Amino acid sequence: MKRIARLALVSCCALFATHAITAQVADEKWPAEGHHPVPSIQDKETPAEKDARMKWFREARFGMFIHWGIYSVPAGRWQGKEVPGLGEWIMNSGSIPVADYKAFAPQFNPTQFDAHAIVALAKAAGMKYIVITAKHHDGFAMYDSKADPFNIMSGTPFKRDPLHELAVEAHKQGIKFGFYYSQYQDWTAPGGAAYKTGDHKPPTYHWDPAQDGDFSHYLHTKAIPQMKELLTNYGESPDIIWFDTPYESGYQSNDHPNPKDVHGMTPQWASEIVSLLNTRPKLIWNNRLGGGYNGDTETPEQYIPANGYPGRDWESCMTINDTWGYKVDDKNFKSTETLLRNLIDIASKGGNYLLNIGPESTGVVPPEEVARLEQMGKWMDVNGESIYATKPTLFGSEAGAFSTTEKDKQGKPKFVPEWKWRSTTKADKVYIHLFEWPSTHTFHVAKMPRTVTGAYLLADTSHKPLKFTQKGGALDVQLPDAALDPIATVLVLKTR
Ligand code: FHN
Repeated sequence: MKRIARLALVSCCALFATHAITAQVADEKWPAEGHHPVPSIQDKETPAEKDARMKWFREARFGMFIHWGIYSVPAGRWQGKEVPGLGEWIMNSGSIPVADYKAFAPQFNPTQFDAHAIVALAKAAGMKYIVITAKHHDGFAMYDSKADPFNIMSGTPFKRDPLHELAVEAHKQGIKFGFYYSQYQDWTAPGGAAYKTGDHKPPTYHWDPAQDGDFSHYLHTKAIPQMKELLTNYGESPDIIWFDTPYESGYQSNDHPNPKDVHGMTPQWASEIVSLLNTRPKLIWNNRLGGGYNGDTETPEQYIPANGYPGRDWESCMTINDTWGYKVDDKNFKSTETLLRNLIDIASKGGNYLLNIGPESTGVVPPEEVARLEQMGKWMDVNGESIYATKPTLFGSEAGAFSTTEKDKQGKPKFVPEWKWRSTTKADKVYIHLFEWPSTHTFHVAKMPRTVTGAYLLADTSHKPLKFTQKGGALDVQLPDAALDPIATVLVLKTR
């Protein structure tokens, strides 16, 4: 199957239509197996130690992803034309030669970058952590790296380290902070890997001889030294390391039915990185390191899994429009309603929502993104109690069902989401997020698994008790005539 065709194979339950460009590698699996040359934190800790390490992440539910780099200079356009695909993939999708791409660095001077404002925006939205691209696939480091000169300090007129500024601000404003690092793909360092796009040729899929070289050399002279810098130069940060794309693009696809054709991070290479990660025992890292390591989190990309991942921590990462890195032509912003309902849907399944922003080359966060995050924050100010530190729904079928007739692109039963309501729980409270206001003005469930002792709406500051009846297993709560919030009104059920 051609790569481009595979791009469309993305799961079904995100609220928005999936565009090929948002799914560049979204459909891949990140396989992990048992035995590791170097045991990781996860291999060694007890369940209680794991619970303690993951506590803040499990309670957070909502984080900010930031994709920012010199790709924001071309902003999706090359030689006068829009390059189809993701903004941060422009070098690869546009087959831009290394020297031409590197020439964007001296044009990158984000004087309007304001770490305080970005951290404050995340907080205003109700987000509890930030993860920013320290180095994306283009190989440009967004921090002061002594390991490689292609970085914001040595290569641009800006001469500031935004990661340092953000780490300081995050600490000051009491929010967790982490780094995304593309350990496998690097399109400007000789020997770095490149995923296949367009007519780029195997086995390297490089498009410029300047990219050719030895992967192990790249790993040992750039990626590992940079990982060391990121793990040691930022005080208490990072709280998270977010790896990406550890395997060749065809992994587990029809492109490479023979596992011997699969290239990527070997257990040996990954274990060298794990030795570094082990120096920070509180660190949380995802399932995209490769080499058979599971990491801490599942990372569904651009979709919300039908039932979450029972028994595993997880985080759905999603774009706010159709690109991660800034693209001047992408104005396909999701509505605040979609974004909030995605957050609620994810929380109801026990996951976190890592929602992306893509700042411009000036450092400015696009106003459409700011507006949506601020609106989400207003809802969270009133209703955050029903999201943070909650447990998944006690019900389950409200999220939708697998079709008995329709199949998804992989031939599996298609999940058809329903958008009437969702639910979370915390201690003796059950929260019901009502997306549709029942015409009967009654919230009804046929099977309520706990005894209800009281009911009120979270947005009603007086918490006026609502009348309810519970007979047999069924619960009926009398609601007021109209919703208090058109996006989601939260009904609180006190239970025992
Ligand atoms: O290729 C990247 C993409 O640019 C973006 O960084 C996303 C975020 O999860 N990850 C990769 C695709 O899986």
